[in-house]
Amino acid sequence: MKTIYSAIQPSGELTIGNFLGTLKGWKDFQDEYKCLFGVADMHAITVRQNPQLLRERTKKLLAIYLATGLDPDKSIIYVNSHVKQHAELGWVLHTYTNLGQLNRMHQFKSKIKDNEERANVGLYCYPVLMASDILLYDTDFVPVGDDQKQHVEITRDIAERFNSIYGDTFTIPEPLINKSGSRIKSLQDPTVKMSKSDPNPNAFILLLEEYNVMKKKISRAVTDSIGEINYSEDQPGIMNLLDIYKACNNEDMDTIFAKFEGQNYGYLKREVTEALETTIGPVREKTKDYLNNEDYLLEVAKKGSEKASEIAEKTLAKVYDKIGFLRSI
Ligand code: AQP
Repeated sequence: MKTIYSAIQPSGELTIGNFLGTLKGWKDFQDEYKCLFGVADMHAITVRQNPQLLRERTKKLLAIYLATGLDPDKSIIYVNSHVKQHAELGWVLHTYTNLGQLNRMHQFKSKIKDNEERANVGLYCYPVLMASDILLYDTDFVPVGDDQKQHVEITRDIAERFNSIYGDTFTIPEPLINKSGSRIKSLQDPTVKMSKSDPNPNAFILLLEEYNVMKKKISRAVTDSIGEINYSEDQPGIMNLLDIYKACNNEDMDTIFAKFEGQNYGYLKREVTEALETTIGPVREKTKDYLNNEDYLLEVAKKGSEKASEIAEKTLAKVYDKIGFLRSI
């Protein structure tokens, strides 16, 4: 059985970008693959977090995972900081990562663009920790949104470098990018990706946002003055709404065009709102139920971390042996 690993940071409230871009499809992997799904709290602290809020969001993300259909009897669902091997392998991998490669990472550049004070070493080294997350579990595939592709590529480079020195140690992972929804854009500036840390709340729709708020945000989404519904780079706002619609309905573009041909933007926005509600409404309700059962969430995380630690320890022991650490205990 091939292995799937993915994770999301509890760095803010999840957007429909996180959901449609990757999370929505995770449940479908569970019968065919060995799956590990982490709550990437160690990544979240690369940007300053309020400690109480971080704890709450970690629990909320566990609840969302379960609400989307992840099953703790089929998948390993856990919190990354509960598995200490992430940090330990991370340190080793730093010594196999070239500065030049980290300097080219888009995410670091975009996160510090308007905020130089954010430029801490952890944020810079984020891709190395992510490589450790992935490589600990002999991962074959990493389902992620388009923005994370570069991070999977650096993971492959680190693994190949290590393997070329010490022989076969790490499985070389591949990114799995959804055909639709892999890059949902901001509703206010459809040339940039929708991001949970965007300071403008009208730019994103939260996964758990109530219907009326979502409806209002879509009605305010930036479009253009062309007045025709085309899937064209010249109409990034319309393209984004069509992408959201497609990711919700899984219809092909021909069917979608037939539906929207000759219609106005108001109609498109109403249809996108309804498609989204049908897709995320049930997740919103189930998340509330899981959040009412905190003991169960903690139990899922505990069991998940025990299973993950067992696998991670084997990989770490192999790595420590290969690099020459004295193993007396
Ligand atoms: N706009 C998006 N469209 C499609 N996929 C997206 N993802 C994020 N934004 C979009 C995917 O969601 C997964 C989890 O992301 P993450 O929390 O680990 O980090 P991120 O990519 O940095 O997400 P955000 O929302 O932009 O968070 P902040 O604002 O904290 O940096 C990943 O698979 C990602 O590709």
